[in-house]
Amino acid sequence: MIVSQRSKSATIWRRIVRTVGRVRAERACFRLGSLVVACLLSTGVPSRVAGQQSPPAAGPLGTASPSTIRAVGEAKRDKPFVNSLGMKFVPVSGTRVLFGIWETRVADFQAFVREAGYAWNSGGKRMPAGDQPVNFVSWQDAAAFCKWLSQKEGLDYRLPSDKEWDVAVGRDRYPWGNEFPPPPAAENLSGQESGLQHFIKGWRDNHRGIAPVGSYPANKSGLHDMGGNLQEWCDDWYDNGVYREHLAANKGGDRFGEDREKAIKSGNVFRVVRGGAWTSCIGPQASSGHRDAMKPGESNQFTGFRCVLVDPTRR
Ligand SMILES: [Ca+2]
Repeated sequence: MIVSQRSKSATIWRRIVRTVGRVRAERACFRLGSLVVACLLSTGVPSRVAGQQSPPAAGPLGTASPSTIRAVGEAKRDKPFVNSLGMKFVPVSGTRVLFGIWETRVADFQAFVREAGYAWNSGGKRMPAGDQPVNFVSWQDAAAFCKWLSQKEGLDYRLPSDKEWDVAVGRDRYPWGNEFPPPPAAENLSGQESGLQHFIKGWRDNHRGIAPVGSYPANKSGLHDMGGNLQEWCDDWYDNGVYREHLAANKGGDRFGEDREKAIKSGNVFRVVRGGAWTSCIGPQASSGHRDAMKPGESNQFTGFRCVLVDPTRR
């Protein structure tokens, strides 16, 4: 009888021990789980759970450092963002991008060709100085440069849209104001210095051909050469809407030929090109509203490009 009672007590005691052990084990698991969650929080994985503000997007690859992103967001006209190639960018009010203050230089493009091993058909000409804007670049060449630069820096570089370029050039009839020809030394066009067949009579500037970037004054947005030196590729296809803008800016004048108008109507044939060039000799060619049309594979001596940088703090 005594043995039986001892046996029952032992059984009850074992059950108690097992129950307590399970509770302890469950508590231990809970503590371990809490520890794992705490570790994850400390590494920033579930930052929203921690109630922390998400960091700003850092470009397509997200590899730009926080200090670089901050420098882009804080850039001003008198304190441009300077990238790894020395290209300078300033914000343009009314857009979400920073514009390159210069057209892309020969040195910038040569760095791309060298580092990326890019096959560039430069037209077989003698390579000019590195601080001149690069010409003989197709739309594809310009877009490839922007893509390479984006991957290199972890930021989002691209060609400007037609609307962005339109905001950046300003509301005056020309980038320098409303008169044509421009004031002396306002822009690099085809004056009497050019030696070209067509030139602005009684007017001259300081460069027979292409000028180094920044040789002429900036416009109100802080951008150089928006009316001359090289005309510039934009990202957009040239459609009927763009053509209407072009005609309206020129009060119905400067119509393209019938074949070109037909191609524009069919769509996806030409890309938009903006601004004047060192060969421009009449007002419409250098006016703020002028929109030339070129096939994306074309390149020539009077067309280059300017990059914009999407502000990663304003997405
Ligand atoms: Ca000139």
